[in-house]
Amino acid sequence: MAAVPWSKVRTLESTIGKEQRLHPHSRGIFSDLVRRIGLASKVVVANVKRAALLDRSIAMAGERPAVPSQIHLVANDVMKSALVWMPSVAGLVSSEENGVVRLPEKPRAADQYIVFFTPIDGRSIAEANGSLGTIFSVYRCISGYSTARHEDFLQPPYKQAAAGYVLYGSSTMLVLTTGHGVHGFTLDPEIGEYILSHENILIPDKVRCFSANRAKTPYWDEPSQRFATLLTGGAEPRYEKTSSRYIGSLVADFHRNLLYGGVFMYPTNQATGEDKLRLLFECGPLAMIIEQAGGLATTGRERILDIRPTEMQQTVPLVIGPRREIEP
Ligand code: P6P
Repeated sequence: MAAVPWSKVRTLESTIGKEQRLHPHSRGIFSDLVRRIGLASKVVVANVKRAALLDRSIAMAGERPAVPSQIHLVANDVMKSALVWMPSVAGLVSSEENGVVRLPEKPRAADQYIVFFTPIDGRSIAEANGSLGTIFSVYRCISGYSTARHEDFLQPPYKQAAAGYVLYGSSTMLVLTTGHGVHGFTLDPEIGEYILSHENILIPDKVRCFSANRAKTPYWDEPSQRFATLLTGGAEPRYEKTSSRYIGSLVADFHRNLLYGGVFMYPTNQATGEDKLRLLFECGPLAMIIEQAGGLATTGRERILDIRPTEMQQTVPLVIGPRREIEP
């Protein structure tokens, strides 16, 4: 393999620094928070790569019978321990826990942030060695208090200061936006550094992939069923090369569609009235990323970024992909 021209290599670290310089008055507090998330993800990936061994060692140690993968609990602990002590974190919310994470008494930074995170997305395929992800979303505190208030946790997703995910696939990639485009960083495990491998990602304006759980089609509303038929029914020449691709791991499905051009859809279950994906933990961060990459995310009726949350665990329907495919 050709030697890496290290003099030209850009890293997560250098990119954070470059973006910080776009804000001359920045104190670097936000940069430190993003760096910390990157560090936490490196610890998570070390555990994800050993998840089956970890679970098996627990079983072999006789501590408890073999159980479904516990990697989400390990990742949750790692993310919390990395963030609870940050002086800039005034509010921390994990998709694995009800309510907000209890924060210790700690010094407070001048700039305060709220962090939502899904420690492991896709855990239903963890035991099949499927690609998992971590999703994160960062908001500025608006209440002005050092300890976050109710209104800090219920901001519309267009208020996000940063959004991103880490994909634990054949390689580990961190995809991040702070409002200045979408950039992908591939982890070089030999040096433990995220290397800028995908600068300014823009979603192709085509639908190479259509991602949805088609077994649930009978429970979708009619417009969703019609849209799925349009994309896969063979009647529209624009979609003649469209393939169905769905592995049941949102980050992995989203990332493939972001790079190749594709639509992901998870409509409301009309039989139960339920939606599966959470606005603040999943749909909001991916919506910021897709719009920074030239695409769009809606519920099928309204722009995801505009939704005013009423509760932290709120779920919404999601359709996300190239703008011209998603425009209501
Ligand atoms: P279904 C994983 O459990 C998850 O939250 C997302 O990662 C994924 O896109 C979705 O659920 C899969 O749901 O109902 O198709 O199994």
